[in-house]
Amino acid sequence: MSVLEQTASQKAIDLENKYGAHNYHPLPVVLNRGEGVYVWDVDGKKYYDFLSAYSAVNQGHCHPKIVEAMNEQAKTLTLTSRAFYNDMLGKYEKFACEFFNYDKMLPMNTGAEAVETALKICRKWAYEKKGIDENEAEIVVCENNFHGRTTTIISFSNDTVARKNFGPYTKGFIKIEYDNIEALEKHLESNKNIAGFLVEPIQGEAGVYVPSEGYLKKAKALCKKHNVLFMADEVQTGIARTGRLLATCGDCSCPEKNCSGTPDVKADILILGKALSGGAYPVSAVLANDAIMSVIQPGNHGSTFGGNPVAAAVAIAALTVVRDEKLAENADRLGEIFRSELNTYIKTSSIAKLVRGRGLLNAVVINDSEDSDTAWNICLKLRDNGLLAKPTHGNIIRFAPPLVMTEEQLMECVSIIIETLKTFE
Ligand code: IF1
Repeated sequence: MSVLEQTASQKAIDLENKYGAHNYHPLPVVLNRGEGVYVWDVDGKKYYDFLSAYSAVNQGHCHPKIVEAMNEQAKTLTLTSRAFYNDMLGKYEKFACEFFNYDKMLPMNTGAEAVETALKICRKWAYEKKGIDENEAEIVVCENNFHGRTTTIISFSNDTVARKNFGPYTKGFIKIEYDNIEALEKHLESNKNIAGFLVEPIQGEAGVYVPSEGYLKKAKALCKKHNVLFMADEVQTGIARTGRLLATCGDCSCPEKNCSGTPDVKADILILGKALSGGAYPVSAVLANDAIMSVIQPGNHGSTFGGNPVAAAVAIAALTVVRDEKLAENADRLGEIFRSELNTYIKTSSIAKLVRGRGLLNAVVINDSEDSDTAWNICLKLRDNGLLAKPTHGNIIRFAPPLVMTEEQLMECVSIIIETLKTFE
């Protein structure tokens, strides 16, 4: 690296530090280009991206079909607001409803907004359809959840850093242990005011916790029995990331990778974001059937940008890529290889404790305390070796590359990861 080049990256970091709010602690690498599974820094160094912008770039960086759809639409019409109709939204809604097999879609922009939308629909449904007394509805959520950053969502988080000094908090949420079906059953049996159960099919931020087999299926059955809405936050796990179109289908025994769930695992309210746009644009959505979505009437909810023509064009293209390039199948196959290769290494490793995940959403637990900086230092070394990943919860490293990766590329990455870990043994 020449002195001049070093300056370019240091300058970008300094600018963020001086003029940006300090709400992140990024890995020190400054990127200015991406293509497929790769990103490049300002010095021209190439890296494998194993974060995929927190699973937004499942289709790979700057996918030509997504970029083309975005450019074409951007030249034609970008925003009308929902005060008028536009000729793209209906097309997109039809496409998405058929793709995910729901009656209706409500378009928003970010994941947190989509979660908020689901919570609002759920509460309104509870009062108007289920008959819960006004203001008495409660929603069950899981410990160590991550659903976004709004005031209501952080109200039911138990991450102190995300939550402290942002009170007063929104009421109406009951927290239970994740992957504990008895805890859910206990609350549903004893509390008539429960309107919904909000769950991540795999807990991402918590450290990629895959629930035990049958958990989601049983949770859905309990919700059905008690007339409670089963709400799946698939913002991170959805759109082929876990080797299925939706991670809720991880509990489904059918071999189909691209269906959105047989009735016994299908969410009543499905929450999507991130890869719905392939990372090109902020696009999120909530899907539900008419019996639920019909509680939303003009004026109840909305957003200036939600459902705009660019978002619609981008999302149609992004979903088409997932289907045409068989990304769920690829994630499923490569995920098996990734975990099997790492497991072989871990048997003889003192630094890597275990690997877990589904499809290409995986995490390696580092053998050190949660407050140690070992995982961070490993990520710095991985960066030096040409692979970008980020620790979560101190000693866990998440590995989530774009799903367009080839087996050959994956094997090269496995060897970078193992060789790097070896230097920490
Ligand atoms: C940040 C993690 C990922 C999500 C689920 C809703 C949202 C997210 C299941 C909100 C967002 C992000 C946001 C990002 C960190 C991140 C994350 F590290 F927290 F776990 F993806 F890996 N539901 N997840 O995971 O979506 O409003 O951000 O569009 O820095 O907050 P958003």
